[in-house]
Amino acid sequence: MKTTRQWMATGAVALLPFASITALLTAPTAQAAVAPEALVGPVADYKLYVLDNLTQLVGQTQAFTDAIQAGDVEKAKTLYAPTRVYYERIEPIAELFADLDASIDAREDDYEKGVEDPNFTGFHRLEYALFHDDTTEGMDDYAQGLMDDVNDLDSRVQGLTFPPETVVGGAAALMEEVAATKVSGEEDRYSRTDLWDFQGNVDGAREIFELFKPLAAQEDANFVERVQDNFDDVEETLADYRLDADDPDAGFESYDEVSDADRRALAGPVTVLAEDLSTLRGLLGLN
Ligand SMILES: [Cu+2]
Repeated sequence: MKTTRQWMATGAVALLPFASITALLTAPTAQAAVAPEALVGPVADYKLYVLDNLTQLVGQTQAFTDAIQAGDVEKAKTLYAPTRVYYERIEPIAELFADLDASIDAREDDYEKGVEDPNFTGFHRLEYALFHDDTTEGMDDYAQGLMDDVNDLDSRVQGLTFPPETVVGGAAALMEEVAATKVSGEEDRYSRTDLWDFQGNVDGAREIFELFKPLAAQEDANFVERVQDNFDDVEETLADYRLDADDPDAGFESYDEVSDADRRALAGPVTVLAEDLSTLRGLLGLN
């Protein structure tokens, strides 16, 4: 889930001093700016990616919440992280459904009474029951609520317009959020499945980058190469923690196994990636 602060960061260009805006407007550009109609294709392809992930999220959430309602703690624990991956992949555009992002993916810290707060719902409420209390007791309604929210999200996104600046800005903001807050391990503090989420976030941000890459390459080929290398670096670091190098579904080691030094090593390239991606909007003429 995103905080207001992180969304503000995507609009940070508004804070540029007047002089630099004038410079931006008057600076001669070597190439023609990206034509707005050129963005239509990548945005449409991205929507297909989101809808595909939502279809999988609906199916997986059904299995996850069924296990909870059947009282099968172990099965529900196993399904927790692989289900979330589909949500984490579409998190760059969570701004477009902020209310559902809160009820599906908020952390206890977002609520005054923390874990006891009746408004604390969704994945992380269930995570607390499963991994902290080791039970599904009392979780029937929370499981149903999550399923209802995910179905609601799936039908709502069908009719949503995706503004290109939200899509491109969202990729940068999400990488910034990973580096700034998620690397601390706050997201999955009870299940310790944070690396699954990171991979989902990186997948989702990279999808956006790949779709807009041909347009970005026309403007700045070096930029594109650098961002690709950064993505590769981050994915290599994550790969070190895969349980089975040949089977992506096997998932990742517990985040407890990731030393503080390695957490910092992960945060480094993610931060660079976030900084680079934050200039992609401007490169595509979307500011
Ligand atoms: Cu999340």
